[in-house]
Amino acid sequence: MLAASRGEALGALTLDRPKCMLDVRGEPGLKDEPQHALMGEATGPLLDVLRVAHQLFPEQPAQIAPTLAAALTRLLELLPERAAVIATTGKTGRELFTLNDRPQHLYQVGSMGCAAAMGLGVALNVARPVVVIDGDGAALMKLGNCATIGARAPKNLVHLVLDNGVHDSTGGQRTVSASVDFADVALACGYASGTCVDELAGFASALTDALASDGPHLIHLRIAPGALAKLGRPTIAPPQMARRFQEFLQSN
Ligand SMILES: Cc1ncc(C[n+]2csc(CCOP(=O)(O)OP(=O)(O)O)c2C)c(N)n1
Repeated sequence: MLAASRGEALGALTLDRPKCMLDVRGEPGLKDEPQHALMGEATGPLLDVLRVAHQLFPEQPAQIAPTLAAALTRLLELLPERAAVIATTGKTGRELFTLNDRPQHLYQVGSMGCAAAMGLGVALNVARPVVVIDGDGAALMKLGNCATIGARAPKNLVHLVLDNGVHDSTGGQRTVSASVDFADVALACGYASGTCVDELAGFASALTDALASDGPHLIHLRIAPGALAKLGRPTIAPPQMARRFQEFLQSN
């Protein structure tokens, strides 16, 4: 009886809980010390008995953090139709274009670091929500944008920094984003909020909150490097894209 009720209690405890990630000492199949072998074999079954949900720690970066495509897909699901979107140069704009090309998207080509400045200018001149999708390399290149955004404080601006830790578009050279807290930078510059998240559920809730309250808001999402295998390129030339975007901004 005691065992049954304890089992039920354990079952209830494990319900809806995230799985515990394991890096198992003595994991079967891996080279390790002989004295770890028993521990390696027993860890999984032991956790099963205790009803602790678990899985092995992933080996690939893309399995640990969300991918760019997953972040952009979630963004597209959550954005209202009337929101204007400015995507930073490189793979971000290309990936957004590949996932869904719409008049409310402006893919900034070439001008690395300028998406946030452009977003500020747009946000100060329209009533609709404006979302900037920045990269960590681009945001760091023109970190002063944050100071100007904080000073002018447009309430309708959401500044996303999708941080994969590298300049993925040009060969994966590392940025120094690992030592930069973009959310703190934003707060220090005068943004209404700065949030750092590393998984899609947290991203979705931060974005929903940001769209429902006065900004400017910065959301820093850590993602894995890598892009869609079949990555397109905006086929529309910059002058036409600018005109299309302008017409969207002037529409209701
Ligand atoms: C002023 C300037 N310098 C360099 C480039 C070349 N360039 C284009 S995208 C890019 C990397 C951008 O890095 P990040 O913002 O981290 O985005 P990711 O490539 O990782 O998506 C570079 C160096 C450029 N377009 N403009």
